Amino acid sequence: MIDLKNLQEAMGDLEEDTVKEILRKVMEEGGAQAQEALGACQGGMDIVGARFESGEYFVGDLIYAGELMTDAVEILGSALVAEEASSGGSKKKMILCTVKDDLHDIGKNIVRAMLQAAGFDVIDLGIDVAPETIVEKAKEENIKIVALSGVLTLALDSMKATVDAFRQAGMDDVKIIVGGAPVTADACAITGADEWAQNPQKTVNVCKAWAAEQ
Ligand code: B12
Repeated sequence: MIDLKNLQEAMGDLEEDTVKEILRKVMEEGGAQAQEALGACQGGMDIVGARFESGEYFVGDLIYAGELMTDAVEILGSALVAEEASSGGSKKKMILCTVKDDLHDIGKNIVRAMLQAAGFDVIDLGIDVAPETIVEKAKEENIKIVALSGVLTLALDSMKATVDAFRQAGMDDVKIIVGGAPVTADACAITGADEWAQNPQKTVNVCKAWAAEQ
């Protein structure tokens, strides 16, 4: 058993060696605590964010935190997705990306890994993706499910612009789920998206239900 509070604090303090040591222990013990460890790492990122806001940390620290979180997800990777793989799923193609003006992709990559493990063929368009690029790709590949990620508050505007672009193109049959730190039920309603989620597991469930309907 690992100490989750200790992990969260080590992440917040950007103590790379401690974080990796704890995560390796999780994996050595069979990965049963992988989800909880991921949650603790995310809690650590919230500490980083708060210290950035208060002026204690700088952009360089955010970059370092981003790299450390990416490594953390990689260490936990097989345990995070193994859980989902056993539940099977559809082979449906879908699009995932971080919306225009937002460069954050760690959360998106976690969501991608979970969707892939659930059997989806995920076309990941990357970060800072313009609405028209997403619409074009969806047309080209006949995609009916789109997941949009965003971490900045600003991302909500881009999500709305993306949903509007689909509706303006007459593609009302495309289901859109939005997710990421600023996304709430109210924010989802403003963007006009069909669904929203904070946690990747809900995304998988929603997308599976949509895939089954089509
Ligand atoms: C690391 C980081 C960066 C890294 C990102 C590296 C990378 N490759 O992603 C870098 C250095 C690039 C960066 C840059 C900036 N950042 Co930054 N960053 C962070 C930090 C510390 C962690 C983000 C993170 O990865 N979290 C961990 C992941 C796992 O969590 P997550 O993204 O929320 O994803 C989870 C869920 O949201 C959900 N999810 C995510 N996507 C999706 C999608 C779907 C469809 C679904 C259903 C669910 C879902 O599932 C995930 C797993 O549970 C946050 C602080 C924080 N509290 O998060 C600030 C933070 C997001 N950044 C912030 C800021 C201000 C910036 C900069 C403007 C700083 C600057 N002055 O340059 C720039 C903006 C660049 C841009 N245009 O995007 C602010 C945003 C404020 C706001 N509300 O808009 C934050 C909140 C820090 C703060 N408190 O001030 N940042």
